[in-house]
Amino acid sequence: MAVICKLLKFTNRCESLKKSVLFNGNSSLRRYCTFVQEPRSKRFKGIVKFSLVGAALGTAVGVIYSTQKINKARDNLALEGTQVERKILLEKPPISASRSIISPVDSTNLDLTLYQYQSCPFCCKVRALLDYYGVSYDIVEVNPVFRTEAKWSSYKKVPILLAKVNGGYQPLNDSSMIISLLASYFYDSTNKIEELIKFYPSIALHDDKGKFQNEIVNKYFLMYQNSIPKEMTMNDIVEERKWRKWADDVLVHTLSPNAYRTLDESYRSFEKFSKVGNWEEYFPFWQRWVMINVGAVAMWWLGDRLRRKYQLKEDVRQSLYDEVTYWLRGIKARGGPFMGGQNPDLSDLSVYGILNSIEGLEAFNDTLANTKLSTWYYAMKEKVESHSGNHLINS
Ligand SMILES: N[C@@H](CCC(=O)N[C@@H](CS)C(=O)NCC(=O)O)C(=O)O
Repeated sequence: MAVICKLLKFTNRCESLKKSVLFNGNSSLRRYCTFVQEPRSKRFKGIVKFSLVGAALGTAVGVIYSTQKINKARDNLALEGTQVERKILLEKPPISASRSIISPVDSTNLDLTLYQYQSCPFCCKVRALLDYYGVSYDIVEVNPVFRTEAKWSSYKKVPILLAKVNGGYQPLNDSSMIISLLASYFYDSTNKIEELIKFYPSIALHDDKGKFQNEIVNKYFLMYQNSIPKEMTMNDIVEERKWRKWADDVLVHTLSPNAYRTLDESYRSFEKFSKVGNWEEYFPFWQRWVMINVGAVAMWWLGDRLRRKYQLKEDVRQSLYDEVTYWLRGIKARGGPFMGGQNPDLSDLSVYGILNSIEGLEAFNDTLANTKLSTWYYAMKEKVESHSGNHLINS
């Protein structure tokens, strides 16, 4: 009998069976079934209690979570559009330069230090500009894993250009802003760097995904103040800006998936970066080991995610060739040999800098072999390395 009721306990048929048992008047079975019924009601109470406590806890957690979210959204909303403060450093950070680039034609009296990774495309853009205009500067090679040399800055990226100004040192962040600001200065150096920077406020904004980011306003704009260069039309200025933005928004994103296409290629790229960036000279062996091994694996892993994020083709080389060809067609449409006409403009320098960052890698050699890049690229190299923009500086 007990066995029967135990079985009943585990079936939903207990109630109906119990009814039929009662109907048949079997008293001992009735007793067992009553026993089955009591713990069920207790259990039911327990479940109700448990559910109520669970629901209360869930509600409390939900309320705390959403209140925090609402408060954060409110803070962000309050911060949206506010200007991020830029401080001048009273002293130069006590880090010695890795090397100095001395230009024999420099007459600017600028005192500049570039905190960089040698093979970072954004750093290469800034170097292309400084070299083309023939400006001397110091370089501090930053360790990309430990970043010890740039710890003095709250900005978490490179390049950072530190410019000596009245009253201290002004850190300049973001390659495109640095290029616009310096080009404005080269055009008319009566505008001081500490004044020009005020035209490029850093503003707190939400990106497409609702993430909070600092955005530098006007970073593709030159501050011509009263007049535009006589050799440039308004259309030239708009085109230059358009291509500079394309270089940052499109071209640069084709590089990583190509340089780190497979794990082997990623290792070979890092070995090359180590050579080009003189890592042997600047960093101890163990740091170099970490930089190469962690870097190669991490960037290979990231490369494919970036390929999908920026919607590159499965054959990533083809996407790189397509963008390079798009750029070369743009030059042809403008009459060449450079996008800027007879001489490079800032978009030429930006695209050159970006492609220069992969010079010597397999991706670069393949691009030379599969596109018509080499004529423009080596003409640019000659212009940059001979400081041919130096005469354009108005000091
Ligand atoms: N918009 C910035 C982007 C700079 C950037 O993303 N730099 C990378 C290196 S290529 C960086 O510093 N990433 C952070 C890191 O490596 O810690 C610019 O144009 O300067």
